[in-house]
Amino acid sequence: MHEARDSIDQTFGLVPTMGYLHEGHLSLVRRARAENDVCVAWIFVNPTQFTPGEDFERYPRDEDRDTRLLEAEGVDILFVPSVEEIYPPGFSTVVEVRGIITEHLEGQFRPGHFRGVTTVVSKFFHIMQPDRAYFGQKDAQQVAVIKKLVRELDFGIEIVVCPTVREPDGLAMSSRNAYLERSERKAATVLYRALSAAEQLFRQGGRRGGALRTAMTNILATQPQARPDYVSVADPETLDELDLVTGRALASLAVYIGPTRLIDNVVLE
Ligand code: PAJ
Repeated sequence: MHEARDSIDQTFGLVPTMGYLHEGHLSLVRRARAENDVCVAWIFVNPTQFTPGEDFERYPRDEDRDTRLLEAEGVDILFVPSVEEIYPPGFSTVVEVRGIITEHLEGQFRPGHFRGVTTVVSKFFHIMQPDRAYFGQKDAQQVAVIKKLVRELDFGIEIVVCPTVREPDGLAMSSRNAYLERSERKAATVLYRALSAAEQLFRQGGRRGGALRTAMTNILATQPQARPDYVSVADPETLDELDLVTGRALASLAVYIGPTRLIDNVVLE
């Protein structure tokens, strides 16, 4: 990896990831490269954002392939710390955004998840001190939480949100798609089909949160392999559920396909 940051005038763009890279991650890298003098990526499967019983141990990893992909994209610096470097024995600090924004949706089904995310992201922001950091709309609640963190703790970092990259059949790219068996991979298209149903109803003038949620639930019910955790129509910034959509709304869902939990969302506007 070439040219490190050598001048205070250079802008520095950071792309945080947990690796096992796909086109979604690479779209963030390309944008960070285009908008900054120096592009830094990190790969760190962060144990503190996995809840007990989740897939931390078996989360897919391929550092050699990831390194090659990032080199080909022209990333200047790649940071791949060990768990011990980030969390030395006795580490006991947490950074937590409190309230509905972290308790609802993912927070309800993955308690402590966002505390792990905001703690590690704060730590990396301090280590790297980027001008901009790049995140995917795919994890819409994560984006809302990190924007609030950066605002409230005065990090002075611009958070750049990049669109969700999808497979041709609509499935949002995710490292966890690697878990899907053939029939599950087919079944997984139901997430985007459900979101598209909400989008269609919205375009036709549907503004009631209940009706939009029902449109998604009905599509999910057509797929026997799909078990929803939640189906939501909420304010994109506060994550409060909406009875009536008057401005923008975030339609989001979390669904088990077999043993694999997938999330996806679209913004209705
Ligand atoms: P990870 O799941 O590896 O995702 C890294 C970044 O890539 C996140 O900002 C995520 O939203 C984005 N991303 C994932 N799939 C995407 C897709 N299909 N299209 C566009 N962007 C996509 O999110 C994390 O890691 C971690 O929580 C992290 C922020 C690194 C903290 O540990």
